[in-house]
Amino acid sequence: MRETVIGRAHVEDTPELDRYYAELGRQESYALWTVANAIEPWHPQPTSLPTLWRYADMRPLVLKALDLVSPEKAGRRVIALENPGRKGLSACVGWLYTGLQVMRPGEFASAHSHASAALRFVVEGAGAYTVVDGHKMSLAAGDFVITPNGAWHDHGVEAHGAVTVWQDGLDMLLVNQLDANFYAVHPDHVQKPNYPLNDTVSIYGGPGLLPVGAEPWSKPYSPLFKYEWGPTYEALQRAATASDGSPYDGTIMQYVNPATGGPVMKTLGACIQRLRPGDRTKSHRHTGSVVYNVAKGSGHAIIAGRRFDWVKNDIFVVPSWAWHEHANASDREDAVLFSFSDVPSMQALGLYREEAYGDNGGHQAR
Ligand code: GTQ
Repeated sequence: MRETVIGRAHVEDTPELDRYYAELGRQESYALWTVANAIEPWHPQPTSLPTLWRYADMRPLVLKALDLVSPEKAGRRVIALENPGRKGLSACVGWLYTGLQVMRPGEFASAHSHASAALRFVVEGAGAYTVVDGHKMSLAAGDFVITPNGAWHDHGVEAHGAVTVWQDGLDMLLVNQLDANFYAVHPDHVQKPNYPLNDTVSIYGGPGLLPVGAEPWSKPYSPLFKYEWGPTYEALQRAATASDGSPYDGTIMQYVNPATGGPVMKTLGACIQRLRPGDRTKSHRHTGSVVYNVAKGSGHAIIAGRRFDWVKNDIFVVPSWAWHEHANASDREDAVLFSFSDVPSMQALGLYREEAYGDNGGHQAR
Protein backbone atom coordinates (compact mmCIF):
# COMPACT_ATOMS: atom_id res chain seq x y z
CA MET A 1 0.00 0.00 0.00
CA ARG A 2 2.08 2.93 -1.32
CA GLU A 3 1.07 6.47 -0.42
CA THR A 4 2.55 9.43 -2.25
CA VAL A 5 2.57 11.66 0.82
CA ILE A 6 5.75 12.99 2.41
CA GLY A 7 6.38 10.97 5.56
CA ARG A 8 4.57 7.89 4.24
CA ALA A 9 6.15 4.89 2.54
CA HIS A 10 6.08 4.94 -1.27
CA VAL A 11 8.88 2.63 -2.43
CA GLU A 12 8.20 1.05 -5.85
CA ASP A 13 8.79 -2.69 -6.25
CA THR A 14 11.81 -3.62 -8.36
CA PRO A 15 13.28 -7.06 -9.10
CA GLU A 16 16.31 -6.10 -7.02
CA LEU A 17 14.13 -5.11 -4.03
CA ASP A 18 12.05 -8.28 -4.42
CA ARG A 19 15.25 -10.34 -4.13
CA TYR A 20 16.27 -8.26 -1.10
CA TYR A 21 12.87 -8.80 0.61
CA ALA A 22 13.23 -12.55 0.07
CA GLU A 23 16.68 -12.44 1.62
CA LEU A 24 15.31 -10.55 4.68
CA GLY A 25 12.50 -13.07 4.95
CA ARG A 26 15.00 -15.90 5.26
CA GLN A 27 16.39 -14.10 8.36
CA GLU A 28 12.91 -13.64 9.93
CA SER A 29 12.95 -9.93 9.13
CA TYR A 30 11.29 -7.49 6.75
CA ALA A 31 11.64 -3.94 5.49
CA LEU A 32 9.36 -1.69 7.52
CA TRP A 33 8.44 0.43 4.47
CA THR A 34 6.63 -2.56 2.89
CA VAL A 35 4.05 -2.57 5.70
CA ALA A 36 4.43 0.81 7.45
CA ASN A 37 1.35 2.45 5.92
CA ALA A 38 -0.79 -0.54 6.88
CA ILE A 39 0.44 -0.90 10.46
CA GLU A 40 0.39 2.84 11.13
CA PRO A 41 -3.04 3.84 9.80
CA TRP A 42 -4.09 7.49 9.81
CA HIS A 43 -7.09 6.57 11.95
CA PRO A 44 -8.65 3.34 13.28
CA GLN A 45 -9.51 0.95 10.47
CA PRO A 46 -11.81 -1.64 12.01
CA THR A 47 -12.51 -4.71 9.92
CA SER A 48 -15.66 -5.21 12.00
CA LEU A 49 -18.88 -4.40 10.18
CA PRO A 50 -21.85 -2.71 11.82
CA THR A 51 -24.18 -5.68 12.34
CA LEU A 52 -27.56 -6.41 13.92
CA TRP A 53 -28.75 -9.81 15.14
CA ARG A 54 -32.54 -10.02 15.41
CA TYR A 55 -33.66 -11.76 18.58
CA ALA A 56 -36.61 -13.15 16.62
CA ASP A 57 -34.09 -15.00 14.43
CA MET A 58 -31.65 -15.98 17.17
CA ARG A 59 -34.14 -17.10 19.85
CA PRO A 60 -35.34 -20.31 18.12
CA LEU A 61 -31.73 -21.26 17.35
CA VAL A 62 -30.67 -20.63 20.94
CA LEU A 63 -33.59 -22.71 22.29
CA LYS A 64 -32.69 -25.52 19.87
CA ALA A 65 -29.38 -25.94 21.71
CA LEU A 66 -31.37 -27.05 24.80
CA ASP A 67 -32.10 -30.37 23.08
CA LEU A 68 -28.76 -30.77 21.35
CA VAL A 69 -26.16 -30.40 24.13
CA SER A 70 -26.05 -30.46 27.92
CA PRO A 71 -24.28 -27.77 29.95
CA GLU A 72 -22.15 -30.57 31.49
CA LYS A 73 -20.76 -31.47 28.07
CA ALA A 74 -20.64 -27.95 26.64
CA GLY A 75 -19.23 -26.30 29.77
CA ARG A 76 -21.28 -23.26 28.81
CA ARG A 77 -24.28 -23.72 26.48
CA VAL A 78 -23.83 -20.54 24.49
CA ILE A 79 -24.55 -19.43 20.95
CA ALA A 80 -21.99 -16.75 20.19
CA LEU A 81 -22.28 -13.93 17.66
CA GLU A 82 -19.68 -13.61 14.92
CA ASN A 83 -18.96 -10.37 13.12
CA PRO A 84 -19.14 -10.96 9.34
CA GLY A 85 -16.00 -8.85 8.93
CA ARG A 86 -14.05 -10.95 11.45
CA LYS A 87 -14.82 -14.56 10.62
CA GLY A 88 -12.94 -17.16 12.63
CA LEU A 89 -11.89 -14.76 15.41
CA SER A 90 -14.86 -15.49 17.75
CA ALA A 91 -15.50 -11.72 17.89
CA CYS A 92 -18.79 -9.87 17.62
CA VAL A 93 -17.02 -6.52 17.14
CA GLY A 94 -13.37 -5.55 17.59
CA TRP A 95 -11.97 -7.83 20.29
CA LEU A 96 -15.30 -8.13 22.12
CA TYR A 97 -17.00 -11.46 22.52
CA THR A 98 -20.73 -11.89 23.07
CA GLY A 99 -23.10 -14.83 23.18
CA LEU A 100 -26.54 -15.94 24.31
CA GLN A 101 -26.39 -18.52 27.11
CA VAL A 102 -29.44 -20.70 27.67
CA MET A 103 -30.40 -22.95 30.58
CA ARG A 104 -33.51 -24.83 31.57
CA PRO A 105 -34.83 -25.27 35.13
CA GLY A 106 -32.66 -27.57 37.25
CA GLU A 107 -29.57 -27.16 35.05
CA PHE A 108 -26.29 -25.62 36.11
CA ALA A 109 -22.96 -24.71 34.54
CA SER A 110 -20.04 -25.64 36.80
CA ALA A 111 -17.69 -23.18 38.49
CA HIS A 112 -14.59 -21.84 36.82
CA SER A 113 -12.46 -18.72 36.77
CA HIS A 114 -10.43 -16.93 34.14
CA ALA A 115 -8.20 -13.91 33.87
CA SER A 116 -10.70 -12.37 31.49
CA ALA A 117 -13.66 -10.37 32.75
CA ALA A 118 -17.28 -11.25 32.02
CA LEU A 119 -20.62 -9.52 32.32
CA ARG A 120 -24.18 -10.58 31.67
CA PHE A 121 -27.45 -8.93 30.71
CA VAL A 122 -30.53 -11.04 31.40
CA VAL A 123 -32.86 -11.29 28.42
CA GLU A 124 -35.69 -13.59 29.57
CA GLY A 125 -36.55 -16.30 32.05
CA ALA A 126 -37.15 -16.86 35.75
CA GLY A 127 -35.36 -18.48 38.67
CA ALA A 128 -31.85 -18.05 37.28
CA TYR A 129 -28.89 -17.37 39.54
CA THR A 130 -25.17 -16.86 39.37
CA VAL A 131 -22.61 -17.33 42.13
CA VAL A 132 -19.55 -15.03 42.01
CA ASP A 133 -16.80 -15.73 44.55
CA GLY A 134 -19.37 -17.25 46.91
CA HIS A 135 -21.93 -14.43 46.47
CA LYS A 136 -25.15 -15.89 45.10
CA MET A 137 -27.44 -13.60 43.11
CA SER A 138 -30.89 -14.14 41.69
CA LEU A 139 -31.28 -12.98 38.08
CA ALA A 140 -34.32 -11.44 36.43
CA ALA A 141 -34.88 -9.92 32.97
CA GLY A 142 -33.05 -6.61 32.59
CA ASP A 143 -30.60 -7.29 35.43
CA PHE A 144 -26.92 -6.62 34.75
CA VAL A 145 -24.27 -8.70 36.56
CA ILE A 146 -20.50 -8.83 36.55
CA THR A 147 -18.17 -11.78 36.98
CA PRO A 148 -14.87 -9.92 37.33
CA ASN A 149 -11.51 -11.24 36.19
CA GLY A 150 -10.24 -13.98 38.45
CA ALA A 151 -13.59 -14.52 40.22
CA TRP A 152 -15.04 -18.02 40.51
CA HIS A 153 -18.44 -18.20 38.86
CA ASP A 154 -21.10 -20.78 38.22
CA HIS A 155 -24.65 -20.34 36.99
CA GLY A 156 -27.92 -22.19 37.04
CA VAL A 157 -31.69 -22.07 36.99
CA GLU A 158 -33.63 -23.23 40.07
CA ALA A 159 -35.92 -26.23 39.54
CA HIS A 160 -39.02 -24.04 39.91
CA GLY A 161 -37.77 -21.47 37.34
CA ALA A 162 -38.20 -21.15 33.59
CA VAL A 163 -35.89 -21.47 30.59
CA THR A 164 -33.55 -18.50 30.89
CA VAL A 165 -31.52 -16.67 28.25
CA TRP A 166 -28.88 -14.10 29.06
CA GLN A 167 -26.29 -12.29 27.03
CA ASP A 168 -22.66 -12.82 28.01
CA GLY A 169 -19.96 -10.28 27.22
CA LEU A 170 -16.27 -11.04 27.71
CA ASP A 171 -12.89 -9.40 27.09
CA MET A 172 -11.15 -12.75 26.57
CA LEU A 173 -10.21 -12.05 22.95
CA LEU A 174 -8.36 -8.90 23.98
CA VAL A 175 -6.75 -10.73 26.92
CA ASN A 176 -5.68 -13.49 24.51
CA GLN A 177 -4.19 -10.91 22.13
CA LEU A 178 -2.12 -9.76 25.10
CA ASP A 179 -1.15 -13.38 25.93
CA ALA A 180 -2.43 -12.90 29.46
CA ASN A 181 -5.29 -15.37 29.89
CA PHE A 182 -5.54 -18.11 32.52
CA TYR A 183 -8.33 -20.59 33.21
CA ALA A 184 -9.11 -22.77 36.21
CA VAL A 185 -11.84 -25.24 37.13
CA HIS A 186 -13.20 -25.03 40.69
CA PRO A 187 -12.46 -28.16 42.75
CA ASP A 188 -16.08 -28.33 43.98
CA HIS A 189 -17.72 -27.88 40.53
CA VAL A 190 -20.45 -25.80 42.20
CA GLN A 191 -19.66 -23.11 44.80
CA LYS A 192 -21.33 -23.14 48.18
CA PRO A 193 -22.77 -19.65 48.73
CA ASN A 194 -20.91 -18.04 51.66
CA TYR A 195 -23.04 -14.92 52.04
CA PRO A 196 -26.73 -13.98 52.21
CA LEU A 197 -28.51 -14.03 48.81
CA ASN A 198 -27.91 -10.78 46.86
CA ASP A 199 -25.70 -9.46 49.67
CA THR A 200 -23.63 -7.16 47.40
CA VAL A 201 -26.86 -5.42 46.33
CA SER A 202 -28.01 -5.12 49.94
CA ILE A 203 -24.70 -3.60 51.05
CA TYR A 204 -23.49 -1.57 48.06
CA GLY A 205 -26.69 -1.01 46.05
CA GLY A 206 -28.10 1.88 48.06
CA PRO A 207 -28.58 5.20 46.22
CA GLY A 208 -25.30 7.08 46.76
CA LEU A 209 -24.59 5.24 49.99
CA LEU A 210 -21.57 3.27 51.07
CA PRO A 211 -21.06 1.43 54.35
CA VAL A 212 -18.93 3.28 56.93
CA GLY A 213 -16.28 1.44 58.88
CA ALA A 214 -16.23 -1.57 56.57
CA GLU A 215 -12.91 -2.84 55.22
CA PRO A 216 -12.04 -0.49 52.36
CA TRP A 217 -12.75 -2.26 49.07
CA SER A 218 -9.39 -2.84 47.41
CA LYS A 219 -10.20 -5.13 44.50
CA PRO A 220 -9.88 -3.68 40.99
CA TYR A 221 -13.59 -4.07 40.23
CA SER A 222 -16.97 -3.09 41.61
CA PRO A 223 -18.00 -4.53 45.01
CA LEU A 224 -21.57 -4.36 43.69
CA PHE A 225 -22.00 -7.41 41.45
CA LYS A 226 -25.61 -6.95 40.33
CA TYR A 227 -27.50 -3.90 39.04
CA GLU A 228 -31.21 -4.65 39.04
CA TRP A 229 -33.47 -3.53 36.23
CA GLY A 230 -36.13 -1.83 38.41
CA PRO A 231 -33.95 0.82 40.11
CA THR A 232 -31.87 1.23 36.93
CA TYR A 233 -34.89 2.11 34.79
CA GLU A 234 -36.26 4.33 37.53
CA ALA A 235 -32.96 6.23 37.71
CA LEU A 236 -33.09 6.83 33.95
CA GLN A 237 -36.65 8.12 34.11
CA ARG A 238 -35.83 10.44 37.00
CA ALA A 239 -32.72 11.80 35.30
CA ALA A 240 -34.77 12.51 32.17
CA THR A 241 -37.10 14.78 34.19
CA ALA A 242 -34.15 16.96 35.23
CA SER A 243 -31.72 16.94 32.28
CA ASP A 244 -31.69 16.68 28.51
CA GLY A 245 -28.82 14.20 28.77
CA SER A 246 -26.32 13.72 25.96
CA PRO A 247 -26.98 15.02 22.42
CA TYR A 248 -25.51 11.73 21.12
CA ASP A 249 -27.08 9.23 23.49
CA GLY A 250 -30.14 10.70 25.20
CA THR A 251 -30.25 10.02 28.94
CA ILE A 252 -27.21 7.80 29.39
CA MET A 253 -25.78 6.42 32.62
CA GLN A 254 -22.74 4.28 33.21
CA TYR A 255 -23.02 1.33 35.60
CA VAL A 256 -20.30 2.31 38.07
CA ASN A 257 -18.13 0.84 40.75
CA PRO A 258 -19.66 2.64 43.78
CA ALA A 259 -16.28 2.64 45.53
CA THR A 260 -14.58 4.64 42.74
CA GLY A 261 -17.27 6.12 40.49
CA GLY A 262 -15.41 4.48 37.61
CA PRO A 263 -16.39 1.61 35.31
CA VAL A 264 -17.46 -1.71 36.86
CA MET A 265 -14.30 -3.47 35.71
CA LYS A 266 -10.91 -2.36 34.35
CA THR A 267 -11.38 -3.61 30.82
CA LEU A 268 -15.14 -3.67 30.25
CA GLY A 269 -17.81 -1.14 31.07
CA ALA A 270 -21.55 -0.95 30.57
CA CYS A 271 -24.13 1.77 30.10
CA ILE A 272 -27.88 2.09 30.03
CA GLN A 273 -29.53 4.82 27.98
CA ARG A 274 -33.05 6.09 27.47
CA LEU A 275 -34.36 7.71 24.32
CA ARG A 276 -37.40 9.90 24.88
CA PRO A 277 -40.47 9.33 22.72
CA GLY A 278 -39.62 10.76 19.30
CA ASP A 279 -35.94 11.24 20.23
CA ARG A 280 -33.31 11.28 17.51
CA THR A 281 -29.72 11.90 18.57
CA LYS A 282 -26.81 13.62 16.87
CA SER A 283 -24.00 11.53 15.45
CA HIS A 284 -20.58 11.04 17.03
CA ARG A 285 -17.77 8.55 17.05
CA HIS A 286 -15.18 7.38 19.54
CA THR A 287 -12.54 4.74 19.97
CA GLY A 288 -13.80 1.54 21.59
CA SER A 289 -16.24 -1.05 20.28
CA VAL A 290 -19.81 -1.18 21.62
CA VAL A 291 -22.36 -4.01 21.83
CA TYR A 292 -26.01 -3.04 22.39
CA ASN A 293 -28.99 -5.02 23.60
CA VAL A 294 -32.40 -3.37 23.22
CA ALA A 295 -33.90 -3.42 26.72
CA LYS A 296 -37.16 -1.66 25.85
CA GLY A 297 -39.01 -0.22 22.88
CA SER A 298 -38.12 0.07 19.21
CA GLY A 299 -36.11 2.39 17.01
CA HIS A 300 -33.12 2.53 14.74
CA ALA A 301 -29.43 3.27 14.69
CA ILE A 302 -27.47 4.73 11.80
CA ILE A 303 -23.98 3.26 11.97
CA ALA A 304 -21.34 4.27 9.41
CA GLY A 305 -24.14 5.37 7.10
CA ARG A 306 -26.20 2.18 7.36
CA ARG A 307 -29.59 2.04 9.03
CA PHE A 308 -30.45 -0.79 11.44
CA ASP A 309 -34.00 -1.01 12.78
CA TRP A 310 -34.27 -2.62 16.18
CA VAL A 311 -36.87 -4.04 18.55
CA LYS A 312 -36.61 -5.51 22.04
CA ASN A 313 -33.63 -7.78 22.67
CA ASP A 314 -32.08 -7.30 19.24
CA ILE A 315 -28.30 -7.03 19.53
CA PHE A 316 -26.27 -4.64 17.38
CA VAL A 317 -22.66 -3.51 17.33
CA VAL A 318 -20.84 -0.26 16.63
CA PRO A 319 -17.20 -0.71 15.56
CA SER A 320 -14.54 1.58 16.97
CA TRP A 321 -14.45 5.06 15.40
CA ALA A 322 -17.69 4.48 13.42
CA TRP A 323 -20.18 7.35 13.31
CA HIS A 324 -23.39 6.39 15.05
CA GLU A 325 -26.68 7.93 16.10
CA HIS A 326 -29.84 6.57 17.69
CA ALA A 327 -33.56 7.13 17.18
CA ASN A 328 -36.68 6.06 19.02
CA ALA A 329 -39.41 4.85 16.61
CA SER A 330 -42.24 5.71 18.97
CA ASP A 331 -43.79 9.10 19.70
CA ARG A 332 -45.45 7.72 22.84
CA GLU A 333 -43.11 5.21 24.50
CA ASP A 334 -39.52 5.57 25.60
CA ALA A 335 -36.81 3.19 24.38
CA VAL A 336 -33.91 1.86 26.43
CA LEU A 337 -30.59 0.46 25.23
CA PHE A 338 -28.22 -1.58 27.34
CA SER A 339 -24.64 -1.57 26.06
CA PHE A 340 -21.23 -2.83 27.02
CA SER A 341 -17.89 -1.81 25.58
CA ASP A 342 -14.12 -1.87 25.85
CA VAL A 343 -14.09 1.92 26.35
CA PRO A 344 -12.56 1.43 29.86
CA SER A 345 -9.64 -0.40 28.18
CA MET A 346 -9.21 2.56 25.81
CA GLN A 347 -9.30 5.00 28.70
CA ALA A 348 -6.90 2.98 30.84
CA LEU A 349 -4.42 2.80 27.97
CA GLY A 350 -4.75 6.48 27.08
CA LEU A 351 -6.33 5.63 23.71
CA TYR A 352 -9.79 7.12 24.15
CA ARG A 353 -10.78 9.74 21.55
CA GLU A 354 -14.14 11.16 20.69
CA GLU A 355 -15.42 13.37 17.90
CA ALA A 356 -18.76 15.00 17.17
CA TYR A 357 -20.08 14.78 13.63
CA GLY A 358 -19.57 18.14 11.97
CA ASP A 359 -16.58 19.15 14.10
CA ASN A 360 -14.37 17.99 11.29
CA GLY A 361 -16.75 18.84 8.46
CA GLY A 362 -17.93 15.24 8.70
CA HIS A 363 -14.78 14.10 6.90
CA GLN A 364 -12.47 11.31 7.95
CA ALA A 365 -9.88 12.61 10.39
CA ARG A 366 -6.36 12.76 9.01
O1 GTQ B 1 -20.33 -18.02 31.70
O2 GTQ B 1 -18.29 -18.14 32.27
O3 GTQ B 1 -20.34 -16.98 26.91
O4 GTQ B 1 -16.46 -18.44 30.42
C1 GTQ B 1 -18.11 -17.58 27.32
C2 GTQ B 1 -17.12 -17.95 28.22
C3 GTQ B 1 -19.70 -17.51 29.10
C4 GTQ B 1 -19.13 -18.02 31.42
C5 GTQ B 1 -19.37 -17.36 27.77
C6 GTQ B 1 -17.43 -18.08 29.56
C7 GTQ B 1 -18.72 -17.88 29.99
